[in-house]
Amino acid sequence: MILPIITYPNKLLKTLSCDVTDFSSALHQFLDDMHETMMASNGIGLAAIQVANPIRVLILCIPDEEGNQHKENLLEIINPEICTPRGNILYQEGCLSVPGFYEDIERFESLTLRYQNRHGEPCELHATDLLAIAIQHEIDHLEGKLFIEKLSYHRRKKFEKEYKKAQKDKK
Ligand code: QAP
Ligand code: CO
Repeated sequence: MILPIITYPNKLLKTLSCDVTDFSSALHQFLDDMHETMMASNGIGLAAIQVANPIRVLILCIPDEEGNQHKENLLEIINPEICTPRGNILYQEGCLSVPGFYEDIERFESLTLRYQNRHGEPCELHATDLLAIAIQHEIDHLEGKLFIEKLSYHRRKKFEKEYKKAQKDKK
């Protein structure tokens, strides 16, 4: 089932998401729905709060060199924790909850992630580059933060103006 994605400035996006404790079939169905929703919207990452569910769940599917996404590369990440972040990297980020807007954001270049999979089993992965960036972007959603909050005052003003205009033009 494709779920509706909530968009800025919906205040729900500011919610602090809660740890997952129930790894039953309801969670598995929800993860499947998140995947279907992300693919239908041409996304590479989605956090549960973007479909109005305030739980510490995110999914990622990083495309290959040709830009194709494969189900084998789908990562389902629950209750994540970043360890040993290193370096800095700049990347032009977007967000399904801030459609049509992209800006350069600075993130850690690499990190180790501890998390649980859909069965509640503890997992660990090492991420660099786009995967590391995507993990940080999605974990920010779990904290109620959007990438636009990392913009300088000047770039944030530019965003508010452009985004409001785009919203108006859509109507
Ligand atoms: C987060 O973002 C991310 O504006 C995932 O019109 C961003 O999937 C991870 C999207 C940058 C790593 C680097 C955005 C689709 C998708 C839009 C997305 C749009 C259609 C964003
Ligand atoms: Co996002």
